[in-house]
Amino acid sequence: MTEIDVDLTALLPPDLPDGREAVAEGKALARDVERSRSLFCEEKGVSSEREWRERARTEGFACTCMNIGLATWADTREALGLIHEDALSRGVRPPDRFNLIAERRMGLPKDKRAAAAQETGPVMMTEQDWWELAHTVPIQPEAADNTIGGPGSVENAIDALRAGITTIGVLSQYSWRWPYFDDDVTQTMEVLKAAGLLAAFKDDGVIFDSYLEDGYPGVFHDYANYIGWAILERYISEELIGAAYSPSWGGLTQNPVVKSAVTLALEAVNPDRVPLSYVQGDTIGNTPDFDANMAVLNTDVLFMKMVDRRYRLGTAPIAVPVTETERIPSWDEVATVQTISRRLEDYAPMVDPVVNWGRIEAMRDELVRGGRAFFEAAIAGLSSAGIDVRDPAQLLLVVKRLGSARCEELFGAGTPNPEYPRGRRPVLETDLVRSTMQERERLLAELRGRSEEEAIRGMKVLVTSTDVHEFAEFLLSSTLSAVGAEVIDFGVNRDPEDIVKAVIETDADAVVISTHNGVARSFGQRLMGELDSAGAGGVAVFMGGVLNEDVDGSEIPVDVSADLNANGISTPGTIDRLVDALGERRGGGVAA
Ligand code: B12
Repeated sequence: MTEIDVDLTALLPPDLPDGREAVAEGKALARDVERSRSLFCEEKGVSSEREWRERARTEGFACTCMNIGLATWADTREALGLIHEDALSRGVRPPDRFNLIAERRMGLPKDKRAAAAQETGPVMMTEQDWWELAHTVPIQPEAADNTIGGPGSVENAIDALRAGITTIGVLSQYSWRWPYFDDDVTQTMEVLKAAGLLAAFKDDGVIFDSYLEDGYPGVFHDYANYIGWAILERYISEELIGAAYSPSWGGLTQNPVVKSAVTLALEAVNPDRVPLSYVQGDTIGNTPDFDANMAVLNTDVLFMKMVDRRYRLGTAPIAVPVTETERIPSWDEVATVQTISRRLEDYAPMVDPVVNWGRIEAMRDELVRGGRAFFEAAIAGLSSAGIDVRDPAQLLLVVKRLGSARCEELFGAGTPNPEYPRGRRPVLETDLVRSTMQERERLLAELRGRSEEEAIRGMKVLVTSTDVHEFAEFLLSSTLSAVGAEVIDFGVNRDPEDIVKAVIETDADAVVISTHNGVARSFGQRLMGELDSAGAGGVAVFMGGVLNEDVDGSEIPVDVSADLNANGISTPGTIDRLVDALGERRGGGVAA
């Protein structure tokens, strides 16, 4: 049995409310929720998206999905109309569904949304917005990012159900922190109430979706633990709450063979055969060379389609626009890859017979074994440490407070081996972790031959991220400490005020911020203002990542590096140039 060396019960507040009561409260709220039927369900003559997918599975036709979220709901609504029209005019079947990629404000309670900082993506503000979401075009919406997971979960779930949406997410996002919201007990309870609402409509085909990479699996080192996490979430969702559960996944995996095996493993631990809401296209094989990204797109979508077709999953692959590394895509970029996706349906049956499916199935079986081991270790370890594993609040909160790395170290499926970062040899190492470690090696090799090590030795550098993206933050902190800086790793999801406080407390010489959420300009401005007011205006500030924001009514975010520079923030672009700039700064020069 897993030995746990931390007092887990101390991680929970003694007055933590019973999660079962929160679920019951959510179920009671459902009595007043009158659901409508979306345009898509109306057109297809089905009562839920689930029914449509089950039909797809039985009849063997292919579904597709897209992610969409422009600067405002009005822009997004217009984009939906244009994408639908574009498909019809090209003679291809329009997408079956879309994920609404709303921005973070949407995860907050309604009364906090208006005052919160704008990021990049739409926010549904009114009942009319919600209605339009499911009644603008006959493409079925999933109320996805920032719907359930944050403190605004209950209001969002009710709005989504009323609008006629039958697949709602994103369970895994309960692990996120929302800007200026630190009450994780309230957040957990709201998620459970919202989940109770979905459970009340299980027999009507309502599904609780969870995009695995938005939560802990996104930073796990082992795919077997992805499967274990999905089993754990399914246990919470289906057994403890009573809601049908779908683990969507896929964006952080480049290798199509591995991706096929993981998808099949997720299906193998899905006894009720709830259709996987979608399989996300590869987002990490892409580079700034958009033409080269065509290869990523075609290979990835072809394999997702073959798996769906061969194993009758009834899922819906997402084709990722080739501009992925740069920004949120415009409507025509989404429409283009949708057309490619439909065309690839002709090729899937040609390639399928020569693929070595036996090998992929063997990988699947190994992942399933590992996943089950993770789940069993988690449940046994947590119960022996005094956690009530029948109470979803205790389970969700303890795991959240334990953190992803500890969960993987404690319950991971791989055999113990101190040479690996998580103390275990992965059953199958994850792609993004592997590529990040390779990038780290490359950077260190490059920097080793240079004189920076001396230049920044002992320099106190605070490293952090404005949002959930943590791979760059990891690369920055680990590289800077490897070349001699004294790194204060301030973690992810930080607000400007927290950073200023930490700068003063640690007396840092420089602040290095990674940002990806389209808030670079406003975050930078606020940070500089706060630093000034705190009398810390002299500290060197560097930003990098995706430096863009929606400005002056732009539909997609635009580069704001020049504004940042004008504000006194350096944007060296790459980590090696950052190391140079830090050295120059210390030597009294002006950073680039
Ligand atoms: C992985 C990923 C995720 C994962 C993150 C997992 C995790 N725990 O870290 C998940 C799935 C959770 C995720 C979520 C979101 N994501 Co994301 N994500 C990515 C993705 C695919 C890769 C980013 C990454 O980790 N790369 C690996 C690291 C090592 O490289 P990097 O980040 O590019 O950083 C390099 C350089 O930029 C530079 N660098 C980075 N920071 C800094 C700082 C300094 C000072 C310097 C000098 C250099 C530097 O050095 C690094 C090494 O070369 C990108 C798209 C892409 N392919 O780049 C989208 C992307 C960044 N995500 C995006 C978005 C919008 C989101 C969400 C906001 C979506 C949503 N609405 O919910 C959420 C975040 C919500 C939140 N609560 O914060 C957008 C950003 C769009 C924009 N600004 O225009 C992108 C570009 C995708 C897209 N095309 O729409 N995401």
